[in-house]
Amino acid sequence: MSRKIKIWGRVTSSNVKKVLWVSHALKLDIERVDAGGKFGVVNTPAYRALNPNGRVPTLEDGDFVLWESNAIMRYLCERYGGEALYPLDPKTRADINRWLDWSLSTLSPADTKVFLATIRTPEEKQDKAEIAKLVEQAASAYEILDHRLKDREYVAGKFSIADIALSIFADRWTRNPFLATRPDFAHNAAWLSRVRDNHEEFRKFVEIPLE
Ligand SMILES: N[C@@H](CCC(=O)N[C@@H](CS)C(=O)NCC(=O)O)C(=O)O
Repeated sequence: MSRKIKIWGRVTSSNVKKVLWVSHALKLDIERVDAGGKFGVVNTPAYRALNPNGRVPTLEDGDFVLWESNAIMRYLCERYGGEALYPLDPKTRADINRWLDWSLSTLSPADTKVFLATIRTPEEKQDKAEIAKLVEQAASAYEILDHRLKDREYVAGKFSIADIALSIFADRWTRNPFLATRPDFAHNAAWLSRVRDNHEEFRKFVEIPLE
């Protein structure tokens, strides 16, 4: 039996998307509260008491509070029967954790710089030379992912929370209309299509307008 879990965060946030995807896949009964971006909330003392970073998402499960989207995905899988998305086998789990860490340390910082310089910057103010430089840096991370997917359907073999985290960033990189110098990565593209075709959560939570 699932119980009501509260998730703070606007649906357009890539990190909130991860948590909505996992909650839906595990059929959890959640209440989502808009926070962050145009909704504010994140700088209020009440929210800062839950999450001192003033970022989204934040999860409240009874009196248990957790922030950091990858930690939240892992918690939900461990607590609510998500073994298929986060298998117990130590090597498989380590592999998934490695890609989750890589997404935080390497992919997301590079991808986010591109996102801020384009989607979050009015077109007339965009610095094309700077964007080309940022695209080159992000592309070197996407190339690593592409190489990994050369001979695999999913990053850790079977579909897992690592694919959830990575596909959300790959989607916004792929759909960004301002990236004239973005290289094509065939394995990433095939994997993204596989994720889209096989997971309604991708179509429901991820493929929404970028903002
Ligand atoms: N490492 C954190 C990053 C959280 C984060 O930076 N969230 C962004 C949205 S994707 C945020 O809160 N931005 C400020 C806002 O939405 O007001 C996580 O994975 O949860």
